[in-house]
Amino acid sequence: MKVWCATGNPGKLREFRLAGSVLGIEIEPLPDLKSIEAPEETGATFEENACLKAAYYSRFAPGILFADDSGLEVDALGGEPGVLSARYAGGAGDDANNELVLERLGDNPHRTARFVCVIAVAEAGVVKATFRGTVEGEILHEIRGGGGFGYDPMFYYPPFGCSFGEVDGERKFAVSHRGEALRKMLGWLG
Ligand code: ITT
Repeated sequence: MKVWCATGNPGKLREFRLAGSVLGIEIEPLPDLKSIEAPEETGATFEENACLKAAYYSRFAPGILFADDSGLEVDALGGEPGVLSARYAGGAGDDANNELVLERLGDNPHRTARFVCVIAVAEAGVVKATFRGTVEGEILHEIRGGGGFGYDPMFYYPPFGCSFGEVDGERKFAVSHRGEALRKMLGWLG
């Protein structure tokens, strides 16, 4: 089976393609995504944004397409960065986003956080289903490891005893928010 994936984030795409090869499904990036004007992510929730992206991009796909909206929720920051995760530091990139979270958290000992991923599946502009995955962890006092993308290097995952920036993609995907959401989607697709 082949499904199309709409994301402009190379880190997400890498994880989806790796998962596809492990789970035996062809996950193809939507061709020419860069030439399609991106929709504004105006939703207040991950679900709303995932649906908005999937519905929009599926009009350009020859079959079933999915998009994910994902991010980091830090409890002591009232759930921020949340849906603003990609542009928390005003679009200045991953390093600046990480620094801003660390700065806002300061020495606060309450450092629990989770990654959330919502995948929406759509065909010809119509959303068919959504799937949510989460993974619980803690925010480190400084970044650790150069792997992964986004907030991975400061996200400590207790069962591994290290950050997501210190593990390879396959190990992360086995426990991650994105892995959980994708496995639910594959179960639904049959
Ligand atoms: P697309 O909308 O094109 O897919 P995006 O990066 O703008 O790309 P989102 O709006 O869903 O996607 O924002 C997701 C952000 O949340 C991402 O840029 C990271 O900063 C963060 N994030 C999500 N999943 C992550 C993960 O597995 N590891 C680290 N950071 C993650």
